[in-house]
Amino acid sequence: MRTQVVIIGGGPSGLLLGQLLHGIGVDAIVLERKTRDYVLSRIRAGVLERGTVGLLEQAGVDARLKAQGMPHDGTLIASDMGSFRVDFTEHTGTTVMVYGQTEVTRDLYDAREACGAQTIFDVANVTIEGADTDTPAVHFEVDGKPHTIACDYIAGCDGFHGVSRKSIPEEKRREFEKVYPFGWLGVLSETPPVDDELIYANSERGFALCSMRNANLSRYYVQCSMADNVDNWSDQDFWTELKRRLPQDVSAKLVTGPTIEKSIAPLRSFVTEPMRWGQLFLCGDAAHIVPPTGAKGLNTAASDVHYLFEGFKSWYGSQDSAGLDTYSQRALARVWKAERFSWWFSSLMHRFPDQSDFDLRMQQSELEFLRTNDAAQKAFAENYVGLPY
Ligand code: FAS
Ligand code: PHB
Repeated sequence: MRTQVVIIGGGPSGLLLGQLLHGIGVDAIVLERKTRDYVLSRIRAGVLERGTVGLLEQAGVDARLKAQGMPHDGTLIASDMGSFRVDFTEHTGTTVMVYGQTEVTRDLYDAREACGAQTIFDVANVTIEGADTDTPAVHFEVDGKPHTIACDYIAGCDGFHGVSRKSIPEEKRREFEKVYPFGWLGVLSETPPVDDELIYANSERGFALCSMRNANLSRYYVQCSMADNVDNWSDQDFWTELKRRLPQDVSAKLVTGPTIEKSIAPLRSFVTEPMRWGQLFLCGDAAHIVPPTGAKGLNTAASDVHYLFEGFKSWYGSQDSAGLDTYSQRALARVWKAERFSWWFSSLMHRFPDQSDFDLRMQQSELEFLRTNDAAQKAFAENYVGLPY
């Protein structure tokens, strides 16, 4: 087989890149380790930056998003000192869109199938050959049968545990990592959201987040120990703990019910540099991870896709390699800003096991500064809605 771009990974990064490339007549084959249903069973991000919405429009997959997505023009931030609201529209003139990553991925799969673009599911033993040559190729197996795709370029969109990053020789890579001493226990419940907007809470018992997917599907999180296990948490345990971390007026109106999904995600900050090696380009979680506090994971994957797509568009359109040559540098410049915001917001909103009384006072004064200072709220809003590409 031969194609122009092999995309390893059928998550949001790979699918969005594939859809944009299809739109300009560039042939790409997506290789996905799992099945479509398995990929769609993952409950992940919930907030889309304005830039991500723009890319989905550009890819022609924004119909359901526009019909079912919920524009949010602010968020609530609660702590033991009280609650306040940051108004995104007042500070940035724009909003974010609340629309689950699962639905984004579904829309992308539907569009890919509708246009007849090739996706190969259940691939195994994917290896990359000759990424640093002019004749790269990707080898893989399906049902034990070996296959090879020769290509011009390879987009490594296979997430943190994929093969792409590790295919770059260690001596060519520099990795940066911070592992947080806690995780997030998240649930999905078919109950009305507790508020019209998201609520981020820093309580003496730890972080909590109230989010949503639609008017009758809520997403909630509580900070938990890294050693915790979902089996330790009955639904009742979860609701009791969530209520203890929220302001009383919020807890009083919380509608609880059976959870339909419950999982624990570890929190880490991670970046690998560079995001290109020869004809291999890393994109999304394959290159970087953020703690989900700032809702930057999916959205930073989207900005990578933007830079990489623009590079391919210039190359295949006019043999101009400038976009591809500067991809890693341009993508990383925005990645590190997202890493900073995610680290800052996570440090502000969580209780750390080794936190001193001084550390706690720093959190409290940072929250008070954010509550009372217009410039601080503008900076928060600009990061949250998404910095420019
Ligand atoms: P993904 O990991 O989504 O997709 C990679 C794809 O590659 C997967 O489908 C995988 O099956 C496939 N793959 C892996 N290895 C392969 C191989 N060798 N061959 C072929 N295919 C292979 N972000 C937020 O903004 N908010 C959140 O609340 C949030 N919650 C999260 C919870 C969890 C548990 C995780 C893991 C992440 C969460 N994220 C969140 C971040 C998440 O949304 C990612 O940023 C987003 O999925 C990135 O998309 P991709 O880069 O496509 O990577
Ligand atoms: C979610 O809805 O899953 C969500 C929203 C905002 C975040 C993290 C997760 O910061």
